[in-house]
Amino acid sequence: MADDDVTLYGGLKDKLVDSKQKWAEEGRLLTGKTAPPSERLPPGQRQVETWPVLDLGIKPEIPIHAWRLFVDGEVEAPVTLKWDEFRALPRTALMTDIHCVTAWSRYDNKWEGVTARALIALVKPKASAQHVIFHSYDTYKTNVPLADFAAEDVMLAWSWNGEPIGREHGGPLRVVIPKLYFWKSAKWIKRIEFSVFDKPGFWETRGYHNYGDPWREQRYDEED
Ligand SMILES: Nc1nc2c(c(=O)[nH]1)N[C@H]1C(S)=C(S)[C@@H](COP(=O)(O)O)O[C@H]1N2
Ligand SMILES: [Mo]
Repeated sequence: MADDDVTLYGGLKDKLVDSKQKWAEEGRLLTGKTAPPSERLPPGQRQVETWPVLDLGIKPEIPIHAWRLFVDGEVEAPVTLKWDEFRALPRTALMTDIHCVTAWSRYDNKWEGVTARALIALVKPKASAQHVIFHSYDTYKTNVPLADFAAEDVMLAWSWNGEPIGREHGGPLRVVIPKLYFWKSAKWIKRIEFSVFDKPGFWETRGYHNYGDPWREQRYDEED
């Protein structure tokens, strides 16, 4: 099994998880405002020039020979892709903004990779598929409605601003969903599961909003 070659460096940062859970309980950073999507900076966010690193503390090292992407669940044509097979899919480059729930936004990130739409065309979700669940090599999980995964600006990206995405930012391959808070953009993606049912992930079961629209400031689960 290729998994034997994946090394998980570090360990779950319990203190970080505890404090982020506390933020959710306290409703920290909430401004109570909404903004139209035509406004570039969502409420309560500030623009940064750097690209902060946020994760659970577990950083997987996935050698290219051991890398697999499983795309399965409620689809007509499930696939398991090796790196070369993934890289042979039609490729796209896109410039999008990042909005993290911890209140930083980073404009104009140039991603290269495969669009969610290209992947959807490959596996053909059944009409019964309504949700997409991301499973990552570090055990992280997160969930989005299929309609949001199918948005035109959603990517499975291997490159950022012309460079391969480094391990700290989720390389070799990560999800990028610009219109939702960045915790929905799974790093080190391993499995994309199409599902009839919703399956709240790591942060969604720890006080964070199930949907996470930055313009409606859906940081935590007491908002709708
Ligand atoms: N696999 C995985 N993906 C993840 C996370 C994680 O811990 N593991 N953290 C999420 C959170 S909370 C954020 S804000 C972004 C951070 O991405 P970055 O470190 O590249 O800025 O990744 C998201 N995707
Ligand atoms: Mo985050």
